[in-house]
Amino acid sequence: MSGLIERLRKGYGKKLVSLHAWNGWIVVILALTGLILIGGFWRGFLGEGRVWIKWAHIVVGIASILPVVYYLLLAGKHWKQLKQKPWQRFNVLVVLGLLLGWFGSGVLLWQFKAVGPAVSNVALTVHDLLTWIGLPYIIYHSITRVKWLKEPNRRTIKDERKDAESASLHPAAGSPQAVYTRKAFIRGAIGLGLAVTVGPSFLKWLGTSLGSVGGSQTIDKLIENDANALIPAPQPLPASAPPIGGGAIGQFRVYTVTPIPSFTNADWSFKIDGLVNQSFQWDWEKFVALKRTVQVSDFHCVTGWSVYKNTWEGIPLKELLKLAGVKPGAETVKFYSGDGVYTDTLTLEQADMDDVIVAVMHDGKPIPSDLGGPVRLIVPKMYAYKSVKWLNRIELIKGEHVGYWEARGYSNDAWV
Ligand SMILES: Nc1nc2c(c(=O)[nH]1)N[C@H]1C(S)=C(S)[C@@H](COP(=O)(O)O)O[C@H]1N2
Ligand SMILES: [Mo]
Repeated sequence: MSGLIERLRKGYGKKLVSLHAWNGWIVVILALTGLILIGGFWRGFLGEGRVWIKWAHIVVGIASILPVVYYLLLAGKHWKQLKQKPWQRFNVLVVLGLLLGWFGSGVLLWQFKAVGPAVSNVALTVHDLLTWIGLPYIIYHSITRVKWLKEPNRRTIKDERKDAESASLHPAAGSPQAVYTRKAFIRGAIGLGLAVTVGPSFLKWLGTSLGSVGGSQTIDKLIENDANALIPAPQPLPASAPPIGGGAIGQFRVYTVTPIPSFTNADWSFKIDGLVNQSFQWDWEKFVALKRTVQVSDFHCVTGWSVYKNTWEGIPLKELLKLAGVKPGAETVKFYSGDGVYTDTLTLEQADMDDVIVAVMHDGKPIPSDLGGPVRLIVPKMYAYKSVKWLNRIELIKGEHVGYWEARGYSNDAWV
């Protein structure tokens, strides 16, 4: 071991410089791919590309541990060098903490199936939190370390050869005091700029993500902004109001691959057709008159977040299938969204699970348009990409159909 470290330390300065550069590029790639992955804007836009970006993010993320380990082997010497530089030591610790935290939470997110939704939920929050803090920090760090902002003798990582070079290229010009003031000003301006641009979104994220225990409050806001106008409003069953689940815990992230559609009585209908004995098409008045039941279940998105103890009220899928009568040749239940794009499927056997529900209400209130109302599918035992929003048609088909996300790389096996 010590022999190895001896060998690693040969050309130490140069190694540290290139390590720093490598690490910088890795962080840039991870930041770009990561931001694309969480950016709602890119979701519908990228389609299959999103799955590739996700894999790139995971692979580069795993690789990001290599420069960290390499650095840790050299760290003893670097640490001693920074003896008189507490801020630089602080910076090293922050960056190491960020990289290790991102790596650890990232591995848990990558292995979400193995660790389960409770752990991956925390991992996602940690991953996000580190990004909110770390990315502005690193951007600030990189901008303020650009050569012309930095006196060579204050650089953390030294390549002696280059220092000699730059010292001879830039002999002290002007009054050092003036230069220092200007640099401090520019640094301050950069910091302020970052705070102003990133701050508000950060606070918003903090509010929704960490304050997720008060989730119902923010759902209320979505209900207020409900773009649907369907009359009459469904009246909750006693089990829904107050919700027997006690109110959902957690925060839905509004996901959609299209602009959010909205409906009125004139343009909304619900169909069940295909290989059935009798097909149906209900308008809203008839549909809200169908018998509903209430169930409590957890909701897990495959990207790592969950909402617990949702009280859903709706029509069990089972009952709709019974009503229409499934013909012998049927093999797959295909679900269509009123967004005109999204589809998904269940096998007949899966569709027969008692808790699969065509939901109309959540916690005793109509489901708002953002969350897939007036009617969405809920498949509690599977990841939520099966839970088609704005559900308006169920078709019984022979053979298989590949759903929206399944066509883009998600597993057809969506069991939580
Ligand atoms: N029509 C439609 N349904 C959809 C999606 C979508 O993009 N469009 N996203 C799915 C995914 S991946 C998840 S996690 C949930 C998110 O539900 P929410 O937006 O109500 O939180 O809806 C699922 N159903
Ligand atoms: Mo999802």
